[in-house]
Amino acid sequence: MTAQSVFERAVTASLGVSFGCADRFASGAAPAGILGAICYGSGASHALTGRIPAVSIDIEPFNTSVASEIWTTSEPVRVEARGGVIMSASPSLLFGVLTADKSAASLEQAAHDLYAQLFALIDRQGYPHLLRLWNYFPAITADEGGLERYRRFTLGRHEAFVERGRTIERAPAACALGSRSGPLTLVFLASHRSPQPIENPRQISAYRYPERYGPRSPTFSRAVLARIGARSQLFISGTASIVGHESCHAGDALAQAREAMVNIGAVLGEARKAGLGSSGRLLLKAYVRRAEDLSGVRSVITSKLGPTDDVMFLKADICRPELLVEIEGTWLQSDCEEQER
Ligand code: 3EB
Repeated sequence: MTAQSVFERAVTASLGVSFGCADRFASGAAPAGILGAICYGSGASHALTGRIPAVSIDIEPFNTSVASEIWTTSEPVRVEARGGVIMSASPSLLFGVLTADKSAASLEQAAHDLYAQLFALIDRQGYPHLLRLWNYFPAITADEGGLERYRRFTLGRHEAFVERGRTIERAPAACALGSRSGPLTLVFLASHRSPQPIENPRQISAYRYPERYGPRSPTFSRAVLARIGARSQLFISGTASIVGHESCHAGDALAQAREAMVNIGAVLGEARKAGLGSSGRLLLKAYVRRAEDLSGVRSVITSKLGPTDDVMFLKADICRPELLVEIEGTWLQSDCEEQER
């Protein structure tokens, strides 16, 4: 039985995301409307595990021991565990977490197998369109058998997309970051409805990067514009200081943060042309490689946004050694009533 047959699809559906501490849900029943949580920090709580898709990623937030990103919806949510995967389904969205087991011969194999499992799962459940992917694994730029681990990951992921008949140009928004420990972990948000991919005119599409960045290009879109209920939401991929296909401002985290913000602005501009509403809320997650760059990167971002709590700062390795900052985001459109005023 697919999720569609269980729920009636509500036109009033909405998607929400907030940053906070998932520990507030530590006791009692899982609160209604929660799709899932990504908890960052080595001491992240497992209190939610088993009740909703909640995953603990060994990436340290700055200035706090645990930080969580919590996805919510106005729709009814049903939690289901299948083949070791816990997922939550609303009439229009499927959220879940997949973790590689240790048996794969290489990271390439692990990425391939996990993505193949993901595609089979979302197809079977009736949410075949990926909106957003978060990819985490340790030692992201380390060598594995003569090829950088990120490139092995990219290779395996690409193979699974091709094998499962996915159009590369319709790839989800994504990010790929280095964790300190733990297995390859995918967090996904999928939909029953096909979203619109958005590219950045300042950058070559990642899936068209030249071969010098690896034997297969990374399979992600710069952003994905999705209609959820009556609202449009934008998922912005991890965005770095890359113009064309080349990294800019090597060694200069501030200049990299500025360039990344210009790239995010360009993506938002393209999304507006494609129909994204102009009133809403932007949430950002900034991954900073070196602790000493935090205050500078923070000031670059807050000077663009104004003082806000809607930015999470995390200490993580980025997939090119010269990149010091990567920023991902979500634009949540305000209520439709507000839009019409
Ligand atoms: C870039 O623009 C920086 O492999 O899924 C950003 C977002 C990056 C997603 C991915 C990689 C990925 O190429 C790196």
